[in-house]
Amino acid sequence: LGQKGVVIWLTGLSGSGKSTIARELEAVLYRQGKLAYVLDGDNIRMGLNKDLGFSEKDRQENIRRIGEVAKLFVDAGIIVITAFISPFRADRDKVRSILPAGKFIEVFVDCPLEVCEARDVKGLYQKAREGKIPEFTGITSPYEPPVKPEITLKTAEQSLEECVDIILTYLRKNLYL
Ligand code: GGZ
Repeated sequence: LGQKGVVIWLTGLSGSGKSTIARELEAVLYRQGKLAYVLDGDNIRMGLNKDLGFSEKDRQENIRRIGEVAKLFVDAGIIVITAFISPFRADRDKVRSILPAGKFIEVFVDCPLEVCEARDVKGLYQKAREGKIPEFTGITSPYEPPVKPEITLKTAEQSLEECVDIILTYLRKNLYL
């Protein structure tokens, strides 16, 4: 097998750019002949986790299940790219702990709340401010930034292309590709 499985775990606020980076990275890897697969709200929260909401307990279970799925993909030799807010440090650390050493690459998609809120692509921040969405991350629910992420991307300053390049360079340098 010419490919090793690994999890590229993107974490950050809603609107920080996780999904966009995940999709672009997947496309670039695909063009290089690599098998990569994105897990995000569209394919996980609509299916496997459709019974879960956004309470602390449900987010914890959301991330736990995603971690288990990611572990299976890694066993299968696939590059998994996950795009979830994953706001709690302990939940991310648990995922790291169930994976083989070196198989969890934590990527902090670091974008100031003000920028995410100003973009408000889906109008969710405005709704959250109006009290229409309870426990909204960054507004009425906490986000705990990673302490020692493998990679930090500053999406308010760096372009999509730069962000993807930073991840690719890390993967090459550390012999994941
Ligand atoms: C945060 C919420 C909420 C609440 C709905 N808080 O920008 P989006 O729309 O597409 O991404 C957000 C997504 C977050 O789901 P995750 O599975 O990534 O969250 S977690 O890791 O915390 O379990 C947002 C939408 O769902 N959304 N309600 N209250 N984001």
